[in-house]
Amino acid sequence: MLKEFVESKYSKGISECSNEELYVALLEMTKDLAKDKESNKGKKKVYYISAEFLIGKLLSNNLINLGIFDTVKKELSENGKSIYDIEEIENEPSLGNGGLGRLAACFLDSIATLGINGDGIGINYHLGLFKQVFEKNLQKEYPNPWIDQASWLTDAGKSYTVQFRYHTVQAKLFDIAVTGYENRTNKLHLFDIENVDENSVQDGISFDKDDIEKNLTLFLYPDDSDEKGQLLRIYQQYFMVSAGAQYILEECMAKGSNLHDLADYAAIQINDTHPTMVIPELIRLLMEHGICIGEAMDIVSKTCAYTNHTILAEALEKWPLDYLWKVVPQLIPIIFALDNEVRKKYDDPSVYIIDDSRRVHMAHIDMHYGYSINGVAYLHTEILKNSELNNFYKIYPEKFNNKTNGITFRRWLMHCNEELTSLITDCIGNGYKKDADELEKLAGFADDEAVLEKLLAIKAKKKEELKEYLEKTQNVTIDPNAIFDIQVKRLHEYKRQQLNALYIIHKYLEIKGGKLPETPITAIFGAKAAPAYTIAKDIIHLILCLQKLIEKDDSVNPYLKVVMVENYNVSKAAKLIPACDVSEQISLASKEASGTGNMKFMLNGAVTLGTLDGANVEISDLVGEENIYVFGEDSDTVIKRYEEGSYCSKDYYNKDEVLKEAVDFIVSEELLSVGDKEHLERLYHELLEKDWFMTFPDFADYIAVKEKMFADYADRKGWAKKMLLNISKAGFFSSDRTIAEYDRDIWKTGC
Ligand code: 26Q
Repeated sequence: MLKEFVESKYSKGISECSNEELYVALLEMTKDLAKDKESNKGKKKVYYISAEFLIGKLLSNNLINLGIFDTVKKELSENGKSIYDIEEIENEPSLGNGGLGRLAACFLDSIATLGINGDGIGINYHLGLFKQVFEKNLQKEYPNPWIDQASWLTDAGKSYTVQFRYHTVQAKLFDIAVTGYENRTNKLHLFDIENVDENSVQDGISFDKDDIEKNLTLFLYPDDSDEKGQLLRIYQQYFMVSAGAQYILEECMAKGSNLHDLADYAAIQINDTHPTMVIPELIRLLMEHGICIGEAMDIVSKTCAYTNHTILAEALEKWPLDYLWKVVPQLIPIIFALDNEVRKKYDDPSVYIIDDSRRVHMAHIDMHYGYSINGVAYLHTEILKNSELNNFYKIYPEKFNNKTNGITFRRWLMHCNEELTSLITDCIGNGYKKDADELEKLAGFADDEAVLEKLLAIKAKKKEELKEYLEKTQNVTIDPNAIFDIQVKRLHEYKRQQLNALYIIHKYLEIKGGKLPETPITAIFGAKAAPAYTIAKDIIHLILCLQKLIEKDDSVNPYLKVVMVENYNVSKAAKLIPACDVSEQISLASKEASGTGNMKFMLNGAVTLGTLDGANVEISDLVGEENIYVFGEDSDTVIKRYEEGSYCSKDYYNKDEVLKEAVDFIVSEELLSVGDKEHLERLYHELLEKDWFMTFPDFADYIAVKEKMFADYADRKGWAKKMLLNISKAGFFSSDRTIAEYDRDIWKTGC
């Protein structure tokens, strides 16, 4: 099939084409095939609005979903070409940052696969999230241009006028086809301005933040440490929701809605608070259509639903009213009206929309004026109901519901681990690809030595592949016989990469003292820190310094290695996850809403080392204590300690000699010889004087449980059984299950 396409495009055969030419041909062919697939239809449609869609490279994913991956791969190889070389040519779309964005991408895949009528709405950032480069053991940020001449974006030929106080811009619509697995298609709608100027960026990622007409769609999460940066974020958010809301209303009216019945045509899922302005904007637009404000509020309240992804108070968006006034004055009277309604009904300032400091609490808008509020894992939703959002839970108990996150198996198993996919299929057939619960059948092979041997062989192959990849891309050599212990996720103090780093120091000191580990350990990290997040960047510095120090020390490096993967992204995740033995999920209990990396690792046969936080709780319940390594204080203890305000990290430091040694090493002569004094001292003081995310109380238990885990690893057959049981229980974490629940309980599309 590719042959004909290539011949008509290039007038030559596949074997005579370059990989670049073949990539372009495959892209065009796939776009055509997706166009010919029927789109999902129906009266009611889901609109998933999100500031991020971390979709990853699309070629292989689309080929898999269209059911032609194997055919194309074979056709290429018969002509001396490799699909894997060709997929390297694609730039990864840079439209997301972390969990919330990747979740949105998995959801689009599952919505299309389940045949649900549902599209994504977002922004077409040209330079996306920054590209991370390590220079002098520090993170440096550079633009990440990803849109090539040949791209998955299709100009939809539509645009919408978005009015700001001082400018009016046209929001041009671009679409990316979202293919479902052996099913129909949906769309990801991305809005863009006409005159983006990528050349206005200088010196890393600095640019003129005033020039909205040129910079609006340059970056995801531009630095907001000053007023101009915050204003730009408000510009971006309003741009997305105003164009999105106009699009939604236009589409619903075209299907016959008179707008009074909007809720019969649209369910708008608000992915965290970044798209919250869609609520006042929809009200404004409905009023322009002649609907009075009271009814408009009512209509919108039946149409919008909110997902919360974070418990951290500092991540809940609160925009100063004055800033909104500077950017979108047309929303101010509506926001006041929304606040007034709340004040009339409730005598509790903690639920007001506008607070005493004239800040607008975006999540409060969502909770009062949306019909559903969901958390993303069992524990997370319980914490929202019982503590963080308890005042809202008391008002609207019926709105709260849990939707434990999930991941698409098409990308996180079938695409990234073909070998494991084949083994599973050999054991239990193909049914699990459409009904993930069927993975349970794999448990029947837990004592089948031949299957366990094959599982270990696949893991060994994936580790070998990762070794080669890291050699080629980062010029580091790792030992595939070592335990691959991996922590990849955004860099944040609550995720506690610093706890892992303290363990590495401890291990380093032990090895220097002559106590050698039974199996060598390779600790792998991947993480980007927000550019203005100083301590997060200091933690990266610490990890890079440890990497350098150990690399130079031949008495240590046969037993212990550290690798920080540069510019961690979806493509790198797809190489790291299948090669992982130990999945580090070590956030401070109560702080990680769910985590989704934990699910991807489990599905690929890694065993979790984690706290009882986020979805780890459900993983632990599913696999049983034999097949997971849990450590640390539980969420109740942590929440209580915060309430009491009694935590003092120095007390732990003074009591625990092993901890003290590890912490002191951060500012030791040895480390300072490779590192930077300012960064290392700042981190040292932060831990000693604050340690807000309580690494010290969990340190001793972390070491003890990790040692036990590493000892168990030496029993290869016992370990393989744990791997297999983890895979067999991963079916619950298919995003097909999550999406079916969203549709059943929230969207009710009837598809
Ligand atoms: C907030 C205020 C100002 C500027 C930016 C932000 C901001 C930006 C991004 C707040 C939150 C985010 C992203 C949050 C996120 O990705 N959360 C993750 O969501 C995943 C999917 O539900 C969960 O699995 C993770 O536990 C959660 O951390």
